[in-house]
Amino acid sequence: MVIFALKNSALEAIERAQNLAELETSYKAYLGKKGELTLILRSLANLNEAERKVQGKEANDLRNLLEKRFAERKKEIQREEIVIQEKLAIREHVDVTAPGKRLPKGHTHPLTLAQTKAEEIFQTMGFTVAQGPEIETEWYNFDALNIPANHPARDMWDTFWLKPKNAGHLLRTHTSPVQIRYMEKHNPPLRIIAPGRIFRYEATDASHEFNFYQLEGLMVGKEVSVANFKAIIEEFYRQFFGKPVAIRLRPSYFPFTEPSFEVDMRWNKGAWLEMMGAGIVHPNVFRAVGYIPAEWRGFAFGMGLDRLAMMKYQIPDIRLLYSGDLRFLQQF
Ligand code: FA5
Repeated sequence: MVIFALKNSALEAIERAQNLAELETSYKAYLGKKGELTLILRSLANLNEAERKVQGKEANDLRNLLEKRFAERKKEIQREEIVIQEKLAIREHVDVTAPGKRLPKGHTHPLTLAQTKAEEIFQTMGFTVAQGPEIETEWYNFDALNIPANHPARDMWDTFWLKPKNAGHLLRTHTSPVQIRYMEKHNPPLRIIAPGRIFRYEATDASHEFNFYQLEGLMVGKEVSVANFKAIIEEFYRQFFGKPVAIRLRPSYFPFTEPSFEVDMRWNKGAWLEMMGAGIVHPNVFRAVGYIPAEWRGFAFGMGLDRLAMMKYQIPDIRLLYSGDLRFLQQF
């Protein structure tokens, strides 16, 4: 009877144990040195042989059973504890009270800022934005612009030719070919700008890159003059820099304009800086696109977008624009 009661209470205690410490306590209470069952097993020696046989077997069976159950329960508890640990870990992982992680966010490159601003200003003055390919043919980059093969003016632009050379393809050396492409498809009067990337086989320094950006402009109409050109450029600079800017036209030479000039701009009442080439469209350019030269007049210009951005944001070296250096880029 004693053993039967002991069995029930021991099994119950095993089930009740919620953690390893509780289980250990129960284990000691029954099977430890002074545990209830241990004491019974010890007392067997005092019994006569017949009783010892019967009770000895019962007590030993119970000991085996309890040892087995304790071991099983121990494993169960260990498994449960692992699950609880995992749940806690997951809860930590989605802790809604943790401060959010800030994802690095990109932003507009200073060259793009300058280009977008320039486009906006010209658009308010009635100019459409046109585009052309960066890989050009000799015809669009040179011939149609009144620069035939073997003409010394081709040396004005050191060219990246594409292989094989005979194919007559090159990386455009200026945005002027877009003038031709646009006039081929549209009739005058017209006003366009053409911003884009260009390439020159040149050494680099603080104000020269071999890959840079230009913004071409072309206005064709019945009575387009240098005075119109000057007024539009002054208005452009006024809006772009947010204040009136003095400019001057200096005689120059381009095969596709006649007369031709360089436009300099005065920065902070200091030095005059060369900003663009420009001029009145040459009759041969109109001929190349099928316009009748006697009927139309136009001005064209090509400004360096990089230099414009450098002036606006006071960037001392053009190569910074292409460095990909975040310490530089994050200032804009
Ligand atoms: C031209 O490329 C002519 N197509 C411009 C033009 C268009 C004249 C229409 C007449 C009519 P030029 O090579 O001078 O011209 O270049 C024009 C502008 O590009 C320069 O004034 C300068 O601002 C910029 N530029 C020229 N070379 C570089 C360079 N290596 N790096 C950065 N900017 C440059």
